[in-house]
Amino acid sequence: MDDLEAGNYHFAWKMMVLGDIGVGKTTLLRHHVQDDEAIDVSVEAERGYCADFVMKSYERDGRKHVIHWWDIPGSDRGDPGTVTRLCAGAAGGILVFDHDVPESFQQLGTWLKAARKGCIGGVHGHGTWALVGNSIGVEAAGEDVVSQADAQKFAEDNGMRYFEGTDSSLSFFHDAAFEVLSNIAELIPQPPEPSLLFRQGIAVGGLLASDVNVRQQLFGAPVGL
Ligand SMILES: Nc1nc2c(ncn2[C@@H]2O[C@H](COP(=O)(O)OP(=O)(O)OP(=O)(O)O)[C@@H](O)[C@H]2O)c(=O)[nH]1
Ligand SMILES: [Mg+2]
Repeated sequence: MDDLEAGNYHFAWKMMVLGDIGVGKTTLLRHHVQDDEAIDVSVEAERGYCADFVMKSYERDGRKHVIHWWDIPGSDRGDPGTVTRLCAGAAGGILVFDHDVPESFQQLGTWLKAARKGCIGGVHGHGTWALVGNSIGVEAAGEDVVSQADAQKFAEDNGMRYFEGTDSSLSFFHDAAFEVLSNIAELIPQPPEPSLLFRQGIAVGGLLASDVNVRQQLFGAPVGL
């Protein structure tokens, strides 16, 4: 994306998408970035073997945020140190499981523990998170599915909100993304003092740096303009 290279944004930060193999992370993220309303299940997502990332801009309160979404392959769960390193400096992310695959729910704690070590900012300094329960309908195991109550409890216990997919509509993933991004945006101090932003994992872009009002708030007078 040219906007990032050109500094054409107010704030930028890094977000993670984590969860077990095949729970739909790459599929959900790709559709989210394209603003799709539904999941096109005829398109097979490429199985991830190494971390990938995509970018998307969001407008909020007249400010432009550029988000780097890091898509981590489920196979990395076996190597928590790598997960921690991949999450370095991220402001948070979205944990994904498939509610038809109980193991993908049981492993959320492993993902979160490794991720929080790398993330920064948020209320406790370990990032800001949301939980997504996807249903890809492939490995549905009859009655042996994760209940909404259990998922909600995990989310509450870990200070995040739970979003569940019920059909092929993608609104639940969009909602999860907007919720977690709004929560992070609310942590941006006013005025946006750079060392406080740094602690939240938030970088300043050219649109903010050249804003005369912001410069006045930070430096007392417009400097260098
Ligand atoms: N029907 C349906 N299929 C889905 C959905 N999400 C993903 N899939 C399919 O499930 C398979 C796995 O999805 P991926 O998006 O590759 O899963 P992933 O979590 O990125 O997997 P790894 O990268 O291996 O960790 C793909 O064939 C997708 O097309 C969904 O919501 N509905
Ligand atoms: Mg993937």
